[in-house]
Amino acid sequence: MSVNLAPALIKNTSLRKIGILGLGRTGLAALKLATDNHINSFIYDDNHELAPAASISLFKPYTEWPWHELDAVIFSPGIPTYLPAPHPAAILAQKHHVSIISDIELVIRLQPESKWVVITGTNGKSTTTALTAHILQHCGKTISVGGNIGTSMAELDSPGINGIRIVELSSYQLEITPSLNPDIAAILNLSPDHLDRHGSMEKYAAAKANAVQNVKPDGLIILGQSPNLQPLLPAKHTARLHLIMASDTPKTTHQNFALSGAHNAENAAVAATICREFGATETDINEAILSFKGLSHRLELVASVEIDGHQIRIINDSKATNDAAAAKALASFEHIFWCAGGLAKENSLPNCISELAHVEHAYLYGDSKNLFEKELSGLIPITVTHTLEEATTKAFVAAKKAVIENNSDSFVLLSPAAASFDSFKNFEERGKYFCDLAVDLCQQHSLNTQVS
Ligand code: UMA
Repeated sequence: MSVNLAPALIKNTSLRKIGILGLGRTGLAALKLATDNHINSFIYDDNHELAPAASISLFKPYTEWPWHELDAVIFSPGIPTYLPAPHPAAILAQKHHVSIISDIELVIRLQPESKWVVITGTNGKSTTTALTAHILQHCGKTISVGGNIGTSMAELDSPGINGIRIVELSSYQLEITPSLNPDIAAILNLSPDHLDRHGSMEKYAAAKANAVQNVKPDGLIILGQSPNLQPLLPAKHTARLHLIMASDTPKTTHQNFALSGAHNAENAAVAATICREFGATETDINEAILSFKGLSHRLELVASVEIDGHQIRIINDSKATNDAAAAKALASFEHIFWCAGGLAKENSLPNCISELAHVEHAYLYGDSKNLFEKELSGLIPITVTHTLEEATTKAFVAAKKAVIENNSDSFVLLSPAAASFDSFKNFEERGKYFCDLAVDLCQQHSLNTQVS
């Protein structure tokens, strides 16, 4: 069944009474913002344990909400509106002509002041968002940064009329934010992801295209280098268009380990292009790039040991939950001992397969291990293991051997190409577990070296 999200219905409708479904980061922040603005809210989460004690009187099953009185219902992005199956509340919303909106829509309605910069794409959006914020902060701008990167927009104070909101948006959020009207919108890249929720690549692309459909007439649309992005442009727009080129990449990018790889050069190019629009000078941008620490769980250097003047670096890329993202990591280093696995999102690894030139050995674990083994078999040496711990330990031992035999650096890389939910709560928990293992392995190595 398909649900009409009816964005046109909600524009310019004032919000007096709303439903809020999902009480994670999005729902709780939306509730606070709505309450602060005297909007009556009914709240619910299918996990009843999340009913907030302080607002228990508002917690009611959606079947008991006064749907005919509601102006909108805020869905958390993880709640499906039409696929794989619409949440029953989405069906009620459709029946009662109530629009489903995001926390971002609520913020746009209540706090429209500030410049809005929207960043989306399949991969690299969190890095680009964080880097943009870092550079603008370095330039002394008043900013607030949030969205899919982790902090609900509704949780953040408005940066004010002269401030800048830097917002990472996922396809889920873009589908339910009808009033989006940014000053700058950037789409980095597009490859298959979240197809269970969108049904097809076309629908996923259409969700992403929402980022650039209604950019302010004097605003700026930025597209990454991939040619599959241009069909996402609106048929008519007066906003300027900037197609990213290699020359947009600030020159210090290659000196920052956290921005390794060609994909990060492109992310830095997008971030710099946004910041140049706000008057950032090349000196400011290059300085800020050098002090950027990178994101946790994204090509994060978590431990290293030196053997005979050569390094084994252990890299946590737990956020790489799909084939395209992991392929970017494989393209970023040499002499890679690759740990991969989890809950596969796709049936194949075409992007990773084209980036195996620097992979010495793959250590597979988790639910996807047999699928990945079939995919990689005959292309590189493979060891199928039982757990991430076994995979990491074996990769570390092999990397040590390679450093000694080849007289060169090597990398133990966790870039799973799969979601974490087979064994972990989320990619953060998986990354943290890997970091602890990495630190233990390096400490153990140092102790053994001291003893011998
Ligand atoms: N819930 C229900 N019924 C359902 C499904 C969920 O009641 O059928 C409830 C759950 O019990 C839970 C709440 O909804 O309490 C969870 O909502 P959520 O999954 O949307 O999680 P939030 O904590 O609100 O986090 C969301 C984004 N999550 C998703 O898109 C899945 C976060 O992106 C985002 O950082 C946060 O809002 C703030 O904007 C995470 C993500 O995985 C990082 N994003 C995907 C990605 O990057 O690939 C899109």
